[in-house]
Amino acid sequence: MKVYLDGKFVDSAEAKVSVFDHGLLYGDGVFEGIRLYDGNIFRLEEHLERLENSAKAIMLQMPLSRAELSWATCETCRQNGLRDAYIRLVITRGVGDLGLAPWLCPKPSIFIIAGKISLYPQEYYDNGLGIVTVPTRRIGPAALPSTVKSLNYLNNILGKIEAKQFGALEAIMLNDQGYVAECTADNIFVVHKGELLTPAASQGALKGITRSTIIDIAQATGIPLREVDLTRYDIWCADECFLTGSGAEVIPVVKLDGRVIGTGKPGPITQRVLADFRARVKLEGTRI
Ligand code: PXG
Repeated sequence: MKVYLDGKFVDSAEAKVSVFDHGLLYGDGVFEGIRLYDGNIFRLEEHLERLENSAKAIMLQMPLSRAELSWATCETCRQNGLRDAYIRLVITRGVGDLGLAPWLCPKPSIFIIAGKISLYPQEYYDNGLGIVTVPTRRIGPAALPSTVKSLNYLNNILGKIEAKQFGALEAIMLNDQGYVAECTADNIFVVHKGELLTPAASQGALKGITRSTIIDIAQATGIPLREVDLTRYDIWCADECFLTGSGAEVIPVVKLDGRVIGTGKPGPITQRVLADFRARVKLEGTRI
């Protein structure tokens, strides 16, 4: 496998960063998780825009222009002969002294890995997923905006560990106020009386690219959609629930903390949205 690393394509065994890189020392950096479907990169421009905004938010100078980033991303897929892949684009603060000071890191580092992603098993798309609420709360936007896709994922990792301890593959993380923020690596939607509801970014959700695709699908198909404050009650009493993410795509949720949601089977709006999403990934995208 060839990895793009600071302007060169290197063998994966040679793709190494320094122990003094602040991405490693402090989680100081930003990233994107992007999908390649049948030779088309899904919503590449949106991912690069979010990456640029994440970098801007942490005052990290982008080492490449949008056009250069776009080329490097496509070229990484081409170099590996891939048609379907998961692309991880990472920008770190780069090498510096010990000590937080990012201004002592003269040159950010950038790398792009294109590889396989392990998806949820098909049975969960057919029958739905059971998820849990974990005790670890989502970091509030006042501490670190959830819109920044940073290399600091410990908060979500704690959530993921707790989910596993409770026997679930994904978990709801509440914010400080007890409202539903999102899941450890997915956004959440519920269907209530024919309407799609999802938490706003201000409640601690990442502005997911899949989430924004669902918003477009809802608009195109005339399904009403609102950003609202959601409690666990709203999920217990929802007609349907599903999660969205570049990895998961659209996955139905049929149980929360052992309580059955709706009929206990993936509902009609979830199935419609999932079908529309799968159709869009074939049509939209940047050809590599
Ligand atoms: N919330 C969080 C905290 C995420 O990390 C999403 C929501 C969904 O956003 P997108 O833009 O993907 O629709 C994410 C995305 C991985 C992996 O490596 C993680 C994500 C996506 C793809 C792979 O586990 N997180």
